Amino acid sequence: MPREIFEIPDRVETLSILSADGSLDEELAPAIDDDLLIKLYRFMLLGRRFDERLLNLQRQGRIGTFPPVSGQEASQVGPVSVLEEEDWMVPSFREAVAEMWRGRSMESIIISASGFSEGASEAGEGNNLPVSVPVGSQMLHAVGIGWGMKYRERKNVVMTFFGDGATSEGDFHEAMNFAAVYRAPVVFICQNNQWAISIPRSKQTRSKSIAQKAVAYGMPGIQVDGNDILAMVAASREAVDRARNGEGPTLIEAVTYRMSVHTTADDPKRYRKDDEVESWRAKDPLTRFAGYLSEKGLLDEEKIQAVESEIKESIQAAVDRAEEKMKSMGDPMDMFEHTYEKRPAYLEEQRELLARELKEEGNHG
Ligand SMILES: Cc1ncc(C[n+]2csc(CCOP(=O)(O)OP(=O)(O)O)c2C)c(N)n1
Ligand SMILES: [Mg+2]
Repeated sequence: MPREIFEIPDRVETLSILSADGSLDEELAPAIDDDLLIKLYRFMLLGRRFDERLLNLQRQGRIGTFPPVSGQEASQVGPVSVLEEEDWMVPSFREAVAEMWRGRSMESIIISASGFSEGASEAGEGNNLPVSVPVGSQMLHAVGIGWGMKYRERKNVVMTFFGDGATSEGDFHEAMNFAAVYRAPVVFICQNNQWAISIPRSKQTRSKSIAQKAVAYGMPGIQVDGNDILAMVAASREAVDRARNGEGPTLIEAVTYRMSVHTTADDPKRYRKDDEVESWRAKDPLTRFAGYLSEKGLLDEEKIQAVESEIKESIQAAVDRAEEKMKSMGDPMDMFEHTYEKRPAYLEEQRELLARELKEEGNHG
């Protein structure tokens, strides 16, 4: 057999529509009505301001830990904006603004970030799974839901989010392979934010892109400017349409940057340089989109201020509600709930032991 190059049917593309300098590729721009454009902007701004507020609350010791979204607003808001309510959203742990778009309240996020399990219950309402902290695990859950949707001949799609670091987990490969083989209606959104805590993207893979990994599994992959909300909407629409039409999964690599700390327990100054952070600040998704909306006549200083103050008030109201609710939370007995439908004997024993100790403490106190 001669030595030949064989053609691989699936393709890998890149996509950028609204570039960092504000120039727009009109031909590629997706049709988005004015109300939706403003809603996209509002949520991106909400994501940014909510982050800032939670960081402050954590520094004041008023909440526990929180993984910020800053810099990744377009990578999250763009994809969820194309979902129908009946579609499924399966997040990892950094998708606060995507969760809010899907209906999760700010107060439940604050309650979760304070370590109370009560905050998690609302996160799983509707067709949304709650946060999944074990890196990559949620991708398999998403594929399972997708396969189930297909089996039941439903027209719903599943969108799942994960990071660049997650692509080094076995779960990523199993999920991608299974989804492609069974043509599960899944849209994989990899937020390549360049870092997995202190491990840079260059240590996750020798591949030129994450998008190209799709080809090996037999699905299209696209590398999108993840700080360009228009490109994220366009690529996500295409992928969701494919999935809904029975054409199977797509991998979208959103090239973006984690502008802030990994979580509030991290100090990125120990492993990355200020000029790298500054170079990404110039590509900020929010200022870029605000510039576009101003050019279009949809936004001006006055409107921006109106949105800012409405957001500030709604965040404050959520903080107040969460702090009020948390006053009556924190029973240590809660740790035995929600893991098993029927508690194993050893846990039952520990539960009784703790109950006894707390009672005795109460008697002494
Ligand atoms: C299986 C597993 N291993 C390690 C961790 C600790 N951990 C939490 S986040 C993280 C990095 C994840 O990086 P990436 O997938 O790029 O997501 P990002 O944090 O950048 O959003 C690690 C190693 C974990 N939560 N789960
Ligand atoms: Mg990452």
